[in-house]
Parts: sequence; structure tokens; C-alpha cells
Amino acid sequence: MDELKAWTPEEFEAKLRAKSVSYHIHHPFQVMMHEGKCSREQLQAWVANRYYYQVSIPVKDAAIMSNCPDREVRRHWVQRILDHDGYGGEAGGIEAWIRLGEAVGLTREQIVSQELVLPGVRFAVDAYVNFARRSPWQEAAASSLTELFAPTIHKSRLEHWPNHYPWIEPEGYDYFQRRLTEAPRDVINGLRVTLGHFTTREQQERVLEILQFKLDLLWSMLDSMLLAYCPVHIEGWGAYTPMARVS
Ligand code: AHQ
Repeated sequence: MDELKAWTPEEFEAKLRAKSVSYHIHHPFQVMMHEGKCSREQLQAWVANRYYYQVSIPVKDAAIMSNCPDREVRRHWVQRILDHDGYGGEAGGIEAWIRLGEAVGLTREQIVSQELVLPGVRFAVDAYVNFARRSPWQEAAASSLTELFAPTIHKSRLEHWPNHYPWIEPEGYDYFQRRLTEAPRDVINGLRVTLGHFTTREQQERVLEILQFKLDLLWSMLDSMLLAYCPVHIEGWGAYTPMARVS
């Protein structure tokens, strides 16, 4: 019967890519950034909050590797950690993210101290890391496939932000530039694991649930930022910005 029939790898990949409708590129805060409608403080807040996500990625990937007995997978997956932490003379993506923070006017201390990270952002990112620690490594690997959609979002920032936000120092864009090549390479490895390992329809449906979990996690990070840094009008409260702590 068709409803129990496993999807072919091509069908399965198409189902994964169809999840792009839930990607955070469509979130109101992301759209505001894209359309040049963010203030300097709102952009600073986004960079400061996303720093916690960036420094958590190598921890997440190390958790996957610690659960993975497959050397061939590990020898590719380890590149993700090196990309972010740096190695040899390469300072790495986390340093590039700090440069982005300085380029939007934050101090290194404001970024690295994580003093501006919102509770909701921290909870969402910690949920991702803990999912990677506790799940079968193949499921955790599959959760990284939101990066199927990432090159589009990085390209949009590189294309539109310099016009919308001419005050951002150009050195800050190095991070997004790096991801244009790193993300597609990561996706090749993530898809190889996912399409190769999940071969029954039940397993494939489970992967769609996992991808939705990760999409929701990225979305909820921006929900926290929208509430904290964009005034909302609440009956009886007037303009309410509960956590606006960007000085
Ligand atoms: O800069 C990003 C990054 O390094 C990663 C790693 C990957 C993962 O392992 O989950 N996901 C991811 C993402 C990065 N940037 C996000 C953005 O909007 O700038 C997108 C995010 C993703 O799509 O998962």
C-alpha cells in the first residue's frame, strides 16, 4: 500500500526541501533585517544573541561525533568543528562572528560575555545541543539539514545589508561569505547520512519531524528577539519591550 511505501532518495530529499516554507528566512524579524527596517540596536541584538548559537554548533557537532562509531562519517563531520573553532592559522567562524559583532558596533566583551543573550534564545539553542547529545547520531546529523536553505539567507544578507546598513563595517561580512561554501559542503555530508540511513517510510517520516523541530527552534529564537526588541502594544500595557537590554 502506497502510504507505507518508502520514498525513493529523490522523493525523500524533495520532502526535506519542501520544509523550506518553515525556514526562518520567512520570520518577521528576519524579513525586517532583509528589508532594511532594523535599527542599529536591533541588529546588534540579533548578532549578540546568535553568537550563542554559533558557539554551540561545534559543541553540538562534537556530541554527534562522540556518538558516531563510523570513522568515515567522523572524518568528514570533524570539519564542521574546525570551521567554527578554527585550526592552525585559521581563526575560524566564531572569530568571524565576533568580527561581525564589532562591525555592527558591539564590543568584544558584550559578545563573548553572552550578557545580551535572551532566555528564550538560550533555551532554544540548549534544546538543540541536548537533542544532539541524547539522540542517535544519525537523527542529530539529520537535524543539521536546515542548512539546505542557509545559502539563500547568507546570500541575501551579503546582497542587501551593505545597501540597507552602510554603517556596518565590511569586515563583518566575512562570516556569511564563508558559509556560502561551507554550508553546501555540510549539506552533502548531512544528506549522505540521512538519505542512506533512513530507508523505511516510518524512519523517513521521523526525519521530517526532526527537521521541523530544528526549524521551530530557529524560528523560536527570532520570536524571542522580536518580543524583546520590537515594541508590541498590549492592552493595558501600552508599548511593551520586556527584555530590551541592548545599551
Ligand atoms: O551559521 C550557521 C551554521 O554554522 C550552521 C550549522 C548548521 C547546523 O549544524 O545546524 N546550521 C547552521 C546555520 C547557520 N546560520 C543560520 C543563519 O540564519 O545564519 C542558519 C543555520 C541553519 O540553517 O541551520
